[in-house]
Amino acid sequence: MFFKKKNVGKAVIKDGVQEVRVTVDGGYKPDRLELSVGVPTKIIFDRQTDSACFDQVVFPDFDIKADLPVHEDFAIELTPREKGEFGFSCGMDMYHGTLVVK
Ligand SMILES: [Cu+2]
Repeated sequence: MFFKKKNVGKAVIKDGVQEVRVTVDGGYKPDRLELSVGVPTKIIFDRQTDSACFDQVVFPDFDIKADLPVHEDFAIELTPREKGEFGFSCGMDMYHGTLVVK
């Protein structure tokens, strides 16, 4: 039995803002984003695929639904106010990632 290796990205805090980059290509890489609670956050999506599946990214807990441009960085800005795990997904809810707020 093999376990899928966890694909974790830890945000780096710079000038009071934590940033983490996510490559979008057949999924979100990384798909677990570790954030610090209460710190303004930029999640920078780099969409490498024109698959319509990734036209949008949705963060239901943060009321965010955004269109992702192709081959261009696009930052989602939010501030996690509570610790816990919060999902995000493509617009069709097929591909998923998780914000892990500590
Ligand atoms: Cu999709």
